[in-house]
Amino acid sequence: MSRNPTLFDSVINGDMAVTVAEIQQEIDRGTPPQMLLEENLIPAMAEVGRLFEENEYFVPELLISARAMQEGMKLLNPLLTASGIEKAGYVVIGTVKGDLHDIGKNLVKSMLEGGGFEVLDLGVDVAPEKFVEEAKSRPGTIIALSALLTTTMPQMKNVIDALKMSGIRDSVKVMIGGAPVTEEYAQAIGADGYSDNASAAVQLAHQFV
Ligand code: B12
Repeated sequence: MSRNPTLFDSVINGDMAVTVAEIQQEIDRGTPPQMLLEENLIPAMAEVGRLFEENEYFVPELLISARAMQEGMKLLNPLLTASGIEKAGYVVIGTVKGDLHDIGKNLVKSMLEGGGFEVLDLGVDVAPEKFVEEAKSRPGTIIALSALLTTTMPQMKNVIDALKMSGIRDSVKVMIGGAPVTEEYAQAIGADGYSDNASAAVQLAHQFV
């Protein structure tokens, strides 16, 4: 399989019932969950973003598409998550302060869990101090930061500054991502790594451990 047009369109149209039904059918047929994600759900959300940029979609349409995607992810998440193996490492993930976008962050979380990592998800709108608090007790923690707004990206630097202030910067790794984030930005703020997709985020995390 590559693209299932009914599934792809259902996310764009925010038709949650069809999204869920199509995903279930594909799972029953034995389609790999990663393929459903990478060749259908993620490109569909990218198309939603394009429609928003061109003023064809507005916030309500974004929300119903996001909801369709998230309901679909509920079926895929358990399949993406490996079980019964020794954990590869510990990750604290969250969307930075002021930012409520969590679809990409949730995907990265699922893929990391699928890659054998134990993941603590702090949710959205997470203050820098919260990341520090959670990483303090576990040296070697990988902190994964997501930001989707150019206005919230600077919060990533605030997290790194807060880690420095609390004296634990050298005992953790920080990786960052989200649509507006770039490799250059990661280097500029002193992050340890950046990736533009969830699969590469897992590879990056493996490199850290
Ligand atoms: C869906 C969506 C929403 C939904 C979010 C629902 C939810 N639960 O997440 C809602 C409607 C709530 C929303 C609200 C807003 N949004 Co919005 N939204 C989007 C949209 C269309 C899609 C984002 C998405 O989910 N993409 C799909 C996922 C899979 O991709 P991703 O997040 O990029 O994640 C991938 C990678 O980036 C990476 N990744 C992500 N995180 C991490 C973390 C790590 C550690 C790593 C390694 C990798 C990684 O891996 C992921 C998987 O491959 C984007 C458009 C776009 N092109 O991004 C706009 C967009 C991000 N929103 C935008 C705006 C302006 C807003 C609002 C301000 C709108 C408003 N006027 O209210 C508000 C802000 C609310 C807030 N405070 O956060 C702008 C931002 C512009 C900018 N330059 O800052 C965008 C770019 C749209 C646009 N072109 O104008 N939004």
